[in-house]
Amino acid sequence: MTAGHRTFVAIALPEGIRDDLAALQRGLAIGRPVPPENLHLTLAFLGDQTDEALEEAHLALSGLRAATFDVQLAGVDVLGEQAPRLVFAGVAPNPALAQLERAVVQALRAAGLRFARQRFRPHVTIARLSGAPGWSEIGALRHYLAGHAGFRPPPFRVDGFGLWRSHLSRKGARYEELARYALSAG
Ligand code: 2AM
Repeated sequence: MTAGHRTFVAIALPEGIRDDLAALQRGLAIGRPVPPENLHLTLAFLGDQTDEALEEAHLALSGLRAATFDVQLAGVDVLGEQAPRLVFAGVAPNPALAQLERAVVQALRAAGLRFARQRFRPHVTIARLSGAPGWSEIGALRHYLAGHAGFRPPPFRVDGFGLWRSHLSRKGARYEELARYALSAG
């Protein structure tokens, strides 16, 4: 059996935005910050995929046509079922981004890729939390979220998206952009 590659489709962030996110991370005393080179906006998580499936995905995404658009990061929040699992920077409502997510999922499905589609909730994870937080951590988190609710870096232009691979190790995840697909200007 072929070993799968843990794969996702994501938008890379400009350096200026990563700097703004790094400043945001510095204010958070708990959790593990995502390294600056790993910061990204996920469009679709594909899970484990074979080499053959990745070739099909690459062909499908190469043929996708969409226009560039702007993204505004806005606010910070937490995600998790029982307990907060990750801290993220939010994204202001963005129909062009939602449309791109739909187009990516449709193109990949049409190419025969199989993956579970999750509700698209655009975000940039800035830190991961492990284990259930104690009261002092919950207090620190509340304080942090309230203090950074107004986070609003300048909007940035999205002129492409990529097919990414995640390499997991004991040191954490390292992400590799396998291919980049350009969006057309206007
Ligand atoms: P996250 O930021 O919410 O953790 C690589 O793992 C990327 O795919 C991350 O941005 C991660 O989102 C996203 N992703 C979405 N669903 C995932 C899942 N079930 N397991 C791991 N990563 C997932």
